[in-house]
Amino acid sequence: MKILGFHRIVASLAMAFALVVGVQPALAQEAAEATATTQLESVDPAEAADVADADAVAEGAGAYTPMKPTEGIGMPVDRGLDIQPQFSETGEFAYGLHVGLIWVMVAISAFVLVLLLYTVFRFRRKANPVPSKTSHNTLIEVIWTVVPALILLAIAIPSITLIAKQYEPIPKDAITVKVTGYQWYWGYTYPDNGDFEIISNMLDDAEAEARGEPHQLAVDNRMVVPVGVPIRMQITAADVIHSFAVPSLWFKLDAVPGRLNEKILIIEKPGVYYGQCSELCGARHAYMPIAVEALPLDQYNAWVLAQGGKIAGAEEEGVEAAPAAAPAQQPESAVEGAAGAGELPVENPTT
Ligand SMILES: [Cu+2]
Repeated sequence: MKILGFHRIVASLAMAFALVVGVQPALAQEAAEATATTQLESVDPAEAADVADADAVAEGAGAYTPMKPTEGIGMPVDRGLDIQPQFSETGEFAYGLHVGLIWVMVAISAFVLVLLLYTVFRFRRKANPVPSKTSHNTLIEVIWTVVPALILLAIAIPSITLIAKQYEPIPKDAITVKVTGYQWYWGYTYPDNGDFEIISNMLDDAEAEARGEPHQLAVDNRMVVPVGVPIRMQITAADVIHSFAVPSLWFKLDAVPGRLNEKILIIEKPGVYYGQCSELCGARHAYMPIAVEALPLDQYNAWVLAQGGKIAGAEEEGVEAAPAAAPAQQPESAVEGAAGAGELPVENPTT
């Protein structure tokens, strides 16, 4: 009876732990999604109506104001343990797999713990003075080989599905954004929209604060993309290897000089999503953050016009593109003898 009572305590402790670890993230995810939906509903209608207006779009400049980020969405949170709330289909799938795997691990760990404790108590020297000399049990051996193999097989199915999902062929009508990593800032080129390049530098703390954005993640010019539209992300670098990573979009791809890495990205909700260079690339590696702003397509088009670009497939309308710009900022690595370290990001001369 005593042993049974102890088992209960162990089992309930395991359950309590599992509840804390497994259920909280799921709740956080739901809460975050709810917030994002509210934000979408409360912000969009008026603005969307504005930009949908043909004249407003034609005017271009002035139709775009940087969106204010939502606290805790698309950015890390204090004492956060969990994966960031996800805003892409693959991200949601991966998050589900992550939570599912935690439960599988909790169940297996609890099962092994219970077996171990049972053995320790039930077969201790006092209770079991003459130990059994059994050395083989074919049935049990088959079970403990086959069952783990089946568990691994069951895990492999969603796991391989997730890999495949991330490298799905990109539809022809996708909008291309070419991301170039420089020492130490990012450049975003829009070949389908007139081939202009946006140079993105980190804001200093005071400026980030003034704009209501997180420190060391806020940038002067964001990578603006349309929401709900397939984006062909092409990632490369101009000097050393960088890595373009945005946790809340489940996106991470190395930026390698001389290579063009490509992956599809579809963002499900308008918002600002922050990320960082994730490949050690030199002295200011930690100060080249990424800010992705996802806008409804009409607002994205207005932003493109404001940058001097053109709307994809709208050439016949005679919207002139700005001449394709070379990187507006010289990579520090291109300057001979530059130490490169310790200097604050340079103001973008085009703004
Ligand atoms: Cu880098």
